[in-house]
Order: sequence, then structure tokens, then C-alpha cells
Amino acid sequence: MPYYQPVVDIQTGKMVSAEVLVRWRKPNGTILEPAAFVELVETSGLAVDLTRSLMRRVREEIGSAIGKRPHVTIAFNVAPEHFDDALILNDVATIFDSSPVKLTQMVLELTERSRIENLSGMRDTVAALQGKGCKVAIDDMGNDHCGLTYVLKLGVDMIKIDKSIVQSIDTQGDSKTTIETLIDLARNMGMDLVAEGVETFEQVTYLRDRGIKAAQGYVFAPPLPSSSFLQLLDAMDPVVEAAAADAAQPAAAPPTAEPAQTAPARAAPAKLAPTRATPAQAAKPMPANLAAKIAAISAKAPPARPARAVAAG
Ligand code: G
Ligand code: MN
Repeated sequence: MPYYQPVVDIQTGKMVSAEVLVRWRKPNGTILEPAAFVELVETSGLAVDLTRSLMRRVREEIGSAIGKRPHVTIAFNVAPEHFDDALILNDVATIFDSSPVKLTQMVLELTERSRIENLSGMRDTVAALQGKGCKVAIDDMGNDHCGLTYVLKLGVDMIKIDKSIVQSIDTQGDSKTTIETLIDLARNMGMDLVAEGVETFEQVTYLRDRGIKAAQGYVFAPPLPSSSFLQLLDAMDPVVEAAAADAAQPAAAPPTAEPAQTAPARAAPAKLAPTRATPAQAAKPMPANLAAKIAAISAKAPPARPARAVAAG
């Protein structure tokens, strides 16, 4: 079943994306983390089917909410073999074509745990996906398996910095070197960077100070089931319907409000997809704590009492 982890713009506090992560609920109700079954899924050749069925579930669960927010993307983990013969392109197009979600809202994360055999074939698939407006990311960059070759040769749009690098920012000097190198690389190649596994406010500050725009991790939110994720999305990014806005009273604004110190708002309001959403949706009571927490962390001062002062400049 899909879980959704928000990706936050740490310069503005907005939600920019959600990564779809699989959780396996056993009949007895316990939830298995992917680490416990990813290897099984990959070695048994089920990865392609698993991604496909996740995509369908995601379309049903959050397709309408995502469709109303064209500036928010959905990221899927995709196994290398799913890039063979442009299979993934076919799947994305078939599954999302007649849904509210646009292909420009798709991010496909190449999770590379085994060596990629057909680099030029993969490169063609990446280009074909980009031709349809999808973005392609290299996942887990900086961990033991993920090589520079893929970044240099595949022409991807985005690098996701592995959580092991982010988590050792505070303790290992070479992590900082790795991050700075990735920042240079991304800048030179015109790619976006997303930091994964961000767990502390100090890490957010470090990443933001170096100009990294997007981050995800437990400091913001864990992967959430669709109901919580949708509430959070509404709290962080309420959709104001044209018709509903006329009728709505000012008091109907969500209680979580804007983060106090939000940086400049998006230049132009994002185009809203035509939609039939109920006005109630924008006014629903939210998991105020989570949205407020994210707003606080994304603002430039620590959420509660600072453990230590944030260095000025
Ligand atoms: O490899 P990939 O980046 O696709 O997987 C992300 C994994 O990391 C998920 O299993 C998710 O639950 C986990 N995760 C997400 N945020 C954090 C975090 O802040 N810390 C740690 N340790 N794991 C995280
Ligand atoms: Mn991933």
C-alpha cells in the first residue's frame, strides 16, 4: 500500500512533491518497512508489477488532490529493469493519461541497486520520459551503489542525496565535501537536488544555507497514509476554488495559516486545474500540529527553543 512522504521547499516552506513509498500491512496488522522486502521484490522480478499497482493506487487515492495542484509532483521509485523498452513510459502514460494528474507532475526515481546493463537503452527511455514532461531522478546518490556514471550519462533532471550522507553532516567532514561536490555538479549540469533523510533542524539549516531547495525526512514528516497526507496537503496548500472563494467567508480560511516568515510567495498563482472539489475541502480542520511544525522548521529560526544558536550569515 502506498505511503506518502512530503518533500518540502526549505526556502519557502511549501510542499513541492510527495514520494510514494510502499508499506506492507500484514494480516495481523503489523506494518513492514520496505527494507524487509525490497530485496525479495527485486530478486523475484516483481518490482515492475509492484510499481504499476502502486501507481494505480496512488491515482485513486490522491490523483484528484494532486491534479488540482499542478506545481506539486509525485515521485515513484522505479527499478532499472522497468526502464527496459520504455516500459515505464508506457505504464505512466496508460495509468495517468485519463486521470487529473499530468505527466509533468511525475518524477521517476531510478533506484539502482544492481548494476545497470543497458545504459544507452536507459538513456533513450530517460529522454523519452522527458519528452512527455516527466522528470527523472537518480535516487540514493552518494550511497555505496550509486555511481557518478549514471548522473553523467543518463541526462537526468534531479539528484536525490542519500540519507546516509545527510545524516552524517554533523559528524563526518567528508559528508560535507560530498554535498558540496554534488551541489557543484548539479549546478553545472542544470539539475535539481533533493536531500533525503533529513532528521534535524541543524541539517535543514546547513542544507538551506548552501542553497539546496528541497528536502524530505522525519524532521518534517514520516511517510504518511493517504488520509493524513491529504489533510496535510490541504493544510499546507489549500486549493481555493474560484466559485467557492466567492461564497466563502473569511473565517473559512484554514487555521494553520501561512508560516509567519514565508519567503516571497510564488510569483504567479499556479493555474488551478478545472475541478469539482467541494468548498469544504479547503476549510477542513487540519493536522495543525504537523503543518505548523513544517512551517516552523522551514522558517529560518528553530521551531522551539534552539539547541544552539543558528550562526548568523
Ligand atoms: O531509498 P529511498 O530514498 O527511496 O527510500 C526512502 C526510505 O527512507 C523509506 O523507507 C523511508 O521510510 C525512509 N526515510 C524517510 N525519511 C527518513 C529519515 O528522515 N530518516 C531515515 N532514517 N529514514 C527515512
Ligand atoms: Mn526514493
